Order: sequence, then C-alpha cells, then structure tokens
Amino acid sequence: MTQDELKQAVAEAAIEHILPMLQADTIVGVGTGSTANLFIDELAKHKHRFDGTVASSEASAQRLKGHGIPVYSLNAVNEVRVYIDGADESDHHLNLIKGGGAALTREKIVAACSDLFVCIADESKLVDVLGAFPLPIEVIPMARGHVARELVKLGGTPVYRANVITDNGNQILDVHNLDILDPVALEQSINNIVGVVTNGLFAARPADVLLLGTKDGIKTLE
Ligand code: ABF
Repeated sequence: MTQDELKQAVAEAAIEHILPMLQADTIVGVGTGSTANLFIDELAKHKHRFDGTVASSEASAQRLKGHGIPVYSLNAVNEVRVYIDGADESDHHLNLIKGGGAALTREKIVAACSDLFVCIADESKLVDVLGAFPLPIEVIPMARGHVARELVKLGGTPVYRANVITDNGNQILDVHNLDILDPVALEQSINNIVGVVTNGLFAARPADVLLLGTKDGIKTLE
C-alpha cells in the first residue's frame, strides 16, 4: 500500500473508532494536515449524527464548512468529546511532535480541551525516539532571535521557516538535531523561553489512542 492509502485506511478507522461517541449534542475536534483532511471527508458522510466541530486551523474549518459541517468557536462549546488529528512523529508512549503544518498552537489548545485525543498516522510516523523530524516552535515575531539563541543553548539547531505566518500571526522556528529523550521535560523547558507561544511537543498531554495505518492493517496503541 502507498502512504496515501495507509492514511485513507486510518481515516476510515478513526470514523469506526468514534462512531459510538457521536450523539446529537456531540462536538468533534478536528485537526489539520493531509491525514486529517481525509478524516474530514469521511466524517462528512456522518454529519447528521452529531452537532458540529471545532477546528484546529482555518484550512480545516474551510474544508469542514465546504462539506456543510458546522464549525463552532472553541469558546462557544462546553465539551469537546473527541479530538482527531495527525502527527509528524509519535513515540511508543504516544508523545508526539506536531506542527509541520504550522497549526500547533490551535492543535494543542483543542487537544487540551478534549476528553479523548485520537491520533491518526501512517506507520512511517512511529519512532523510538522523537526528534528526527525538526521540532516546530511558534514564536512571537519580535522574539525570534532571542528564542533561537536559547534553543541553541538547549542543544538544537533552529531554522526559521521562511514565508510562513501562522493563523495567529506568528512565525515558526524548526529545531533540528534534538534527541528528545525526556519529552515532558523538554516541552516544559521550551515553554519557559520568553517569546515562545507553543512548541510542537505533545507530551504533557500526549495522545490517548494512536491509530496507525500499517501494511498489515490498522494497529491501535493506547
Ligand atoms: C498536523 O498535520 C500536524 O500537527 C502535523 O504537522 C501534520 C501531519 O500531517 P500529515 O497528516 O499531512 O502527515 O496534524
């Protein structure tokens, strides 16, 4: 199977996983990226079974609305029953690197508000140690140089992602050369740098379930 076929299979598996949770008042959190896009297209087939969604990016909100699926502001809902999103890397404890699509801040907010976080990915995303994928950091633009110097002190090599402005009006640094042996501690350390909005480590709040599309079928890690 191709990587795209694995993503499609895992998008369909995500629907099967959440179907029992969908009721007339259910709000579904929806992530960003190519795997999340396939999930959105599958979710549209069940749009009359639940109330609506909150989205982690403007791009996903537009895709949901294009299917006629209601998109609410996060402040307008009381509970997000389940959040479905992709990842750039996951370790075996379901700590994630996210943010390759520059939507990490809204993704982390929606994940924090959700009862259950289901990550969907093809098998190439599962790693023993996080960090081969450069860690995205959203920064306040005027603090970019300061944050970059602090990241060098932590052992990383930050690279400015040119021509990218996040949905929140900020910039992205991608940090190379990190062997992330303690993701919880590193997430905390980077959050403490003044000027950092969010970092792409999802370890304080990892995924609850990882649905992994593999050539041998869907694997579920919890
Ligand atoms: C988002 O989309 C991310 O946080 C991650 O950067 C990316 C994964 O993209 P894809 O599903 O296209 O591989 O979920």
